[in-house]
Amino acid sequence: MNQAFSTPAQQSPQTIHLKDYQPPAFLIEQVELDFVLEASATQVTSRLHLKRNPAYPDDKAALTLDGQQLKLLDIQLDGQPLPASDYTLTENHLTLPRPPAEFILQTKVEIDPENNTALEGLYLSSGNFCTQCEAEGFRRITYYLDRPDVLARFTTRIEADKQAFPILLSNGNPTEKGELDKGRHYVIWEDPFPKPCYLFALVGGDLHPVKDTYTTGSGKPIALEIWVEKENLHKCDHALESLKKAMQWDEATYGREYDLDIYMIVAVNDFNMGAMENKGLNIFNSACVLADSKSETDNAFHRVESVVAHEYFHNWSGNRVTCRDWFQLSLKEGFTVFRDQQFSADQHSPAVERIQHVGMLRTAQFAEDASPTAHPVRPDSYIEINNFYTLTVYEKGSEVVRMLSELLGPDTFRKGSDLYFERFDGQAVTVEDFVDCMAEVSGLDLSQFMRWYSQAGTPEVAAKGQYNAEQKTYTLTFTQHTPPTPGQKEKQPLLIPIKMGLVSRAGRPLPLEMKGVLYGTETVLQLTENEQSFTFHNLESEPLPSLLRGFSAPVKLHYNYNKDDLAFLLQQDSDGFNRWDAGQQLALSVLKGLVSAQQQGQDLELDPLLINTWKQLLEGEPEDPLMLAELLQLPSEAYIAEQYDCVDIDAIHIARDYARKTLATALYPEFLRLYQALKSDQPWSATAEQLAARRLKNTCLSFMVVTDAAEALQLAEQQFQQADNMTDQQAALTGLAHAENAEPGEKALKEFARQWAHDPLVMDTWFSIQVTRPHPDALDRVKTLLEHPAFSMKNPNKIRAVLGAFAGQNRHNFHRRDGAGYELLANAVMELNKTNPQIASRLVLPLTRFQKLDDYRKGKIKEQLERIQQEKLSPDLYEVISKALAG
Ligand code: B3K
Ligand code: ZN
Repeated sequence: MNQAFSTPAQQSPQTIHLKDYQPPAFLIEQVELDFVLEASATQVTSRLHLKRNPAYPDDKAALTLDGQQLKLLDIQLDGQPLPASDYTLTENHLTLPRPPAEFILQTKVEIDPENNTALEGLYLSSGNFCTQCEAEGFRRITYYLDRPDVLARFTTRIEADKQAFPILLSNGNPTEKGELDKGRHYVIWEDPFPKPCYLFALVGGDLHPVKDTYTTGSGKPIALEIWVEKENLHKCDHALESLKKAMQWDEATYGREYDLDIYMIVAVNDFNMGAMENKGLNIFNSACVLADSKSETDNAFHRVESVVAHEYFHNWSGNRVTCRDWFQLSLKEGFTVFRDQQFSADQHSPAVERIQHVGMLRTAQFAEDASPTAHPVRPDSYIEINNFYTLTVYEKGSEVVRMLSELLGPDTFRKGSDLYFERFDGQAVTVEDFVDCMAEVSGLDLSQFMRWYSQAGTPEVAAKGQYNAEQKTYTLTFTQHTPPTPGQKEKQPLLIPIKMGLVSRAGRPLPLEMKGVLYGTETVLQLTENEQSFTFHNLESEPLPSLLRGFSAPVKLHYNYNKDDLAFLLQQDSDGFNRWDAGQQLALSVLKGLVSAQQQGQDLELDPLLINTWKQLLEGEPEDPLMLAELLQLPSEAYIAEQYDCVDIDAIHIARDYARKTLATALYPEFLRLYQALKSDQPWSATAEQLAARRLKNTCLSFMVVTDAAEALQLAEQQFQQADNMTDQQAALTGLAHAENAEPGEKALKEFARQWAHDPLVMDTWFSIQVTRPHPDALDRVKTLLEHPAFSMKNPNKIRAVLGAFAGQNRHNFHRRDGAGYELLANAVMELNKTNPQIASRLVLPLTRFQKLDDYRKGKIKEQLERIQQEKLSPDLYEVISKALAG
């Protein structure tokens, strides 16, 4: 087995600090790589053209190359064997203490892809060779300066058995290929763009392409190729269409064209995350590329489109302009997430896209911000950089870029991005470089804004309104504070943009007049102080404020609305996001009432205001079915939990479950009517209308089945049998499998497994549906499924489908009082620590979110964390566990 780490439990691994950044002592201009692919003994010969870096202060410095789990077979300097006295070899480094100023270093190493279970570096997935080098996987392939600020031109020769590995791919353009003795062949690839080694990629396997071409705005034809296993060839059209849309969009929106002659995407089954933007050769988790309406849901289609676009956008935001060091990760990730969110908003409903992103941010990212692993968008230090591919770096990072774009306005923001891409093309840069471009084109002073990058935690903003009838003024007073996070006790005030409007009691948007200036009916207030007031003039009566429209800043906003105000805003607000949010806040306040009733042993009774509001929503022809489907979602247990300092897991579950059942029962006729109206005999299509109808119809069904009414279960069974697409089939299956009466669900699950046993991605959803069953048998099901022949601890998708889904989406069962959920997760984490540290350290995160739990559960979790700590931990887990136990 590949030892994926090198740190004994007792010895703490090294912490790396942003403040210690130094440029590299050497630069590499050119790299020639030669791979002789063999499953358990691949040989890699590398020729590095090295030169002292004039920007490095010491011109006598040693050359230290990174390298891990490499067997050095040969080493030569300028064509001469290097004597052992001229270099030292340690577990993680190859050092030349006295190197010349300019030379070629040739090394030959042997690596073992077959036993590489960490899925970093070169490994085998379903018999195909593939690579993952970001962040520091290249050092598992050859000795190198494995850091993003060393940019080199790569030439890659790949040699392999032709029958087993007919397809050999790498970055750039293919320049030569040929046959060799003994049934072997080779291909040479050349990438003309200098790049950091984290963007290197290689694929070797029995893969098949779907091909197309795209012509750029300037008339350059680009070959597009998606490479998959033969049985998946019919699942590639959507990814290909998405890619073309993304290419076109980036030209139209950011003026960015693609640069190489060929763009390839390869789908692999074993992948630690979603996808990877290697130059010209993206490698994707098959779950983020394959989509067919029979086997994938509308949500999966959406995921494919947005991940394809995200990786494509990296070609500029990440590849052409890259990061100086890994602390700057959000420079490429935050910006690219922002770009992919803009793209999705342009393809679909902007309000619904925003609602879904904010939903995730407010539950998962806010929880991260409040946990022992909280860190700024640009962290100050890390032990293992892989632990920082987080919601904070990605999603909050995107919010920070979104605020910049709001502050500058779209045209100036575009000028700023043009300047950034042009000025830094081919360079490795910092967050400051990006923000400076935005400051330069706008003339804004963004120095206070920079705190968003360095301060962790979710800011809390409280707003109060005061109407003065005599003077006809309305004053909004805001206060802001950011709670302490590990290592950051004191926080400075941030620049917080609050997009807002005032609504009259008749539902009219009111003109905003401040200090004699008219701002139309919507403006962005800039909060810069701990406390700040804004006075609006000429208001005939007391208005209702609509604050933080479109979620204009990633903060928690508190304003003391009463339930009637919220019901009113839900009907009247002109901002789609805020209408939805008013509905969420209304439901939250009702749910909080139920939670306290439950805690005090009172009978639960659902506020009729919520039932009536929903009734109104359900009556009549829905104007916007997609939006209506969002309005008909109750806040999740995770989001309800976010409202409390001390979380009562059971009371929250009972309260939400009661609200859901009561709404479903009270509004059953309305749900049924709408369900019937939306059912269609049309064959599946991807149109926006059909997609919205499916979403709303299945939302109705999800409520109907919780009543356990025989009719509802029958309708679900019918839908399950008759569906011509996975969205409908899966929605029906979930309804049945989550119903209290387990029998129809069991039958459907068996049938589904028979139907889809051949398709691993569909089986992933089959696993997830079962482990998220909201009944007490869930944990036993997880245990049974871990033994299922289709489950594998070697496949990250399966681990996420079973263990990730259980811990993340079946809250009250995971947090069982007896601690069995925690123990189960800890066991899996300890097993993965030995094989796949990256996945282990992701999977353990739910065990680090215990701050707000009751003492009993906290104790149970700590027991498990301490049990894990007894193991010989990878740096990945060491970092997370030690932070959790200190927090
Ligand atoms: N840049 C990659 C993520 C790499 C993760 C390394 N642990 C995918 C992306 O964000 O586009
Ligand atoms: Zn990315």
